Amino acid sequence: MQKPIYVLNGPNLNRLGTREPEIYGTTTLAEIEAICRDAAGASRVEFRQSNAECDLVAAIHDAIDHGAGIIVNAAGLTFTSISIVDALKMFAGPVFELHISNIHRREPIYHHSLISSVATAVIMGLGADGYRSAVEAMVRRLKAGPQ
Ligand code: DHK
Repeated sequence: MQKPIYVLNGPNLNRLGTREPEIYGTTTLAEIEAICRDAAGASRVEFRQSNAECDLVAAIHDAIDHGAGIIVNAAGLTFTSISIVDALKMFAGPVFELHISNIHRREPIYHHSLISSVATAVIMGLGADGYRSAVEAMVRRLKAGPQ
């Protein structure tokens, strides 16, 4: 059976829909999960969200053992979590860093991602539709085989 694509979401993303709609839009996380599953087609998706850093590290460990690719929106942990970076370094497959907003157009606290240095690719500023783009690109990438 094909290994799933892990789509991992960090702190506060469970509040999408009502959270700062002028920045994040009004699409809820449940709707984003449906978008990811639709975009994946026949490919399997493991979709997770947690407000706890340890849960995201554990999810990356699951992906190391059982996943084909990782799409990660670590949210605020993007700028603080060396633990997430260390976990991603152990993953052999493609890692796509994703942000709903363009972090470079935001306040300076959002300008330096720790994850970009270990990511295969970075997708940002497309709103919730960025998830669709990320999953479709990941499916193509995995079909193409090791790069
Ligand atoms: C989400 C967050 O929660 C912020 O901490 C990031 C990211 C941006 C997003 O755009 O998806 O800065």
